[in-house]
Amino acid sequence: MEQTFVMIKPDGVQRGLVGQVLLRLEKKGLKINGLKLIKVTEEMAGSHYQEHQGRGFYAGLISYITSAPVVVMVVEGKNAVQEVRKINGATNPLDALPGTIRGDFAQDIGRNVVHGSDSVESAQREIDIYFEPREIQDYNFLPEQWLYE
Ligand code: DAT
Ligand code: MG
Repeated sequence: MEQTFVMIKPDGVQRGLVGQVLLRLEKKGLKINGLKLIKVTEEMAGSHYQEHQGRGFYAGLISYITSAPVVVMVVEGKNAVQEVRKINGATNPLDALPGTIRGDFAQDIGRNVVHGSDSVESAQREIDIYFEPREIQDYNFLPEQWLYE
């Protein structure tokens, strides 16, 4: 099984979309291994978005992501990284298809509601930024026998 890191960004929490995001992940059959509401520190944000350092939008991205609480998750499934990226939709909500979270709920690239890791390696790096090992549960997920052949 593959793990990915998901964040419901400050706009998602403030707009009351936590349930809507969780609903879509759960409906797909993804397993939640970790879940909490936190305030992202400057240090966490810098580490998470280090690849974007130096870009024009970087300062705005850091101040947005640290501006109010977010929900962070460790999500597991057969192809969890790709599945979550698909559920989230394109980075720019203008390109995100209806039926995706960003397509349905977002207007602006800088307020795009959710984050999902772009690879298994990024997922591991991001999980390590936001979670202690003891906060991640490895448990028997009963639907698995009906989700996977
Ligand atoms: P994604 O979140 O789909 O993985 P990314 O890693 O390229 O996208 O960028 C991270 C976040 O940075 C993205 O969710 C929103 C913001 N961002 C990216 N490109 C941007 C741009 N051109 N203008 C403003 N914000 C941008
Ligand atoms: Mg990214």
